Amino acid sequence: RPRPGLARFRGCLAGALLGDCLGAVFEGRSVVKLPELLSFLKGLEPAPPEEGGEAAGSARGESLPYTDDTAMSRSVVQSLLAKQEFDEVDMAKRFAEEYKKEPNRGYGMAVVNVFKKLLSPKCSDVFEPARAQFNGKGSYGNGGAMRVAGIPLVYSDIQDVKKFAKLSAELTHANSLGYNGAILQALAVHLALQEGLSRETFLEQLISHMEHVEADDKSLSDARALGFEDLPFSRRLKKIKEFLELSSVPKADVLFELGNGIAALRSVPTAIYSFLRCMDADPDIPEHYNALQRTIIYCISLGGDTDTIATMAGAIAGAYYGEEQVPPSWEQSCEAFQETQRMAKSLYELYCQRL
Ligand code: F2R
Ligand code: MG
Ligand code: MG
Ligand code: MG
Repeated sequence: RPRPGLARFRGCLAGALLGDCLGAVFEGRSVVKLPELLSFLKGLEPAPPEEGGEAAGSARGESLPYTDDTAMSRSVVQSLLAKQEFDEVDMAKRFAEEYKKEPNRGYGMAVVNVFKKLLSPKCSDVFEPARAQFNGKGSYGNGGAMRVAGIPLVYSDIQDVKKFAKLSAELTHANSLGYNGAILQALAVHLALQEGLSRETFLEQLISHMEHVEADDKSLSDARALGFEDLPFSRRLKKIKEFLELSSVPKADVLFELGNGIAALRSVPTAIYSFLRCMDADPDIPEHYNALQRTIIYCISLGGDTDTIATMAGAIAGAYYGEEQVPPSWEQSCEAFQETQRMAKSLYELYCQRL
């Protein structure tokens, strides 16, 4: 199999950054009207050159700030680059120190307790604070999934992708409905990096991996304890397959079946569906937007946890289409985009070195 090129690594991190920064403008709104979203995006494009003047840059003076999604993704990447492999103690320390430095990035309500415990010198097991969350049930939020893209950008072996996606998520999310969402998102990025995978093969592979991932005792008991059917992620992937067989699916059906919420189960499948659906043109989205842009626009138009769904779908789409589909005006509107490009190059070098 040919190794993925640098363009896919840059596309992945840039897509994730775009999804977070653009999505954050709309996070938490139950309804996002498409005309409002499109008009906001138009404002990011360079103004037409003035008569006799220089070509203008991005219309916006200051950049769009990233949120916890990117702050934590950067810690994952920086830890992997510093240690050249997954190191739970180093990664946990970076999460906590980053939170301490910039606590107002929009973190989840409960996860901040994990950071506070990790910062205590008394903490000797970095997985323990996450296990204590929600009376010992652990968090099922999407925080493990939203930040996981760095793992498949370092590890090419699919068993390593699963193992380290899970461990990286377990630093904050001990409920299997949280960390299995991170495994699913990591697998999606891993598959998107591969050359020329069809929509059907992509989905079939995700289903077969997740049916295995979700079959262990803890996954079964966590799902049952929350009143879900067995193999909840796999079931939603099968629903995605049904949706993709239809020429269009009403937004209300997508929200009912897949969701737009803060739980991994109500957001990771939605991001994957958005990526796959937006491989084709959408009658509601102007044709001059490319597939990566369409993916991000579609995710945000669903409302709810827009930064996180768009960052996950953006990472997958960016890995699949590569940086050619990342519009410079959008990228340059985001905080820290140049550093993101440098990190992508370093990850690419580490990935190749490890092959
Ligand atoms: N926090 C947000 N957005 C809300 C508002 C931010 C905005 N700036 C504003 O102020 O308007 N976004 C970020 O949080 C999500 C990721 O959260 P994470 O890291 O998973 O955190 P946490 O706290 O572990 O879980 C999130 C919530 O899920 C519920 N929950 C999780 N497990 C639960 C359980 N076992 N039982 C009951 N509830 C559980 C809780 O409500 C948690 O607080 C991303 O959207 C990111 O962008
Ligand atoms: Mg966020
Ligand atoms: Mg180690
Ligand atoms: Mg969010």
